[in-house]
Amino acid sequence: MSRPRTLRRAAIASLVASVVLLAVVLPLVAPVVRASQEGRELGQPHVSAARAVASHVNVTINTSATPAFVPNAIHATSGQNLTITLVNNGTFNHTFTMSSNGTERFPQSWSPTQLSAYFSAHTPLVNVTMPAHSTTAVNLSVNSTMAGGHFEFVSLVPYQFQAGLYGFLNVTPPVSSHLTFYVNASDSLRFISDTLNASSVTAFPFEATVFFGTLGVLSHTFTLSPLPNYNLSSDNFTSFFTQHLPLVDIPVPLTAGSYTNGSFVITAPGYYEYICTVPGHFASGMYGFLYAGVATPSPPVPVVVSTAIVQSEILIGGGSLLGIGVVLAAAASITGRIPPPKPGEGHH
Ligand SMILES: [Cu+2]
Repeated sequence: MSRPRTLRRAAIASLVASVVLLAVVLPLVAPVVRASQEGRELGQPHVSAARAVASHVNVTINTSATPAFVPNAIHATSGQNLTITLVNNGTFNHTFTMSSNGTERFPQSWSPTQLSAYFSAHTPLVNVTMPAHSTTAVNLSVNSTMAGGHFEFVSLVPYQFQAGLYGFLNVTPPVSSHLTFYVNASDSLRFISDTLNASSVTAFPFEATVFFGTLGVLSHTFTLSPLPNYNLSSDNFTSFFTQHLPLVDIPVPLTAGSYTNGSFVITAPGYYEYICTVPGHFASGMYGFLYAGVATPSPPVPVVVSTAIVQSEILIGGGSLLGIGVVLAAAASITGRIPPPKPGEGHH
């Protein structure tokens, strides 16, 4: 009588245990499973086909009483001719002055004198006046060397840049290759993966999209340096990114299993560092490298699937290793087969 009841109780208990285990483990595994179901291994690229590009585009930028260019971000593809119509509906004169350096970003703390001095030393790509209540058009041929650049435009009328009159022309190449990566953030302050492999790319520039997800609950960012072969430091990255616009800077979604994505263009071979800009995270090891047209370090960095799961496996694995160790030590003490370590022997 009591035996079947015990069995049934045991069955119910193990069922409950399984459901609880699944509820805890599934959200952790879901993003990884989803990425691999879509044929996208973490850290490994998915390469897709080209898109058609218009040869000429028109954009309009407006200004009014508010100190802002609207929109303050415009896009072009290299090889395109761009006509920018500048409409000034306000009562102040402005200039529309665009930097010829696509990686530089002007600190908003710069004085009018510093900004003018910069443009005296570095010829702007575009420099026209926008008189009050007028419309001006400017043509710009966006050439291939501009691909991947973020060209800042400002008003040089004193204190207008400082008040917010600035924006960016973002240039992407005609897409001959487009790589997609999946990266997850873990609350043990690691990127999974910390190695993005674009080693096989030979044609530059190329476009890439990163899908950024989380295995935990903390806030993180995926922030990619625009400079090849440059190692960021946890002391200077904040000032670095105020002067060099990140190639991509996206926050992690706060729900496991969903992704935020950002696209960017790599113009030159090299390794590019990505970090998490949440205070303390980079210093704790939250960084990684994208290898574009250059070999990844050998041996490759192992891919950790989920910290939470691995930790429980380490506990179980560590426990059994300890057991094996005790048995081996006992056996060795009996048979005397393990020689004592010799001094001076080690790595050559
Ligand atoms: Cu972080």
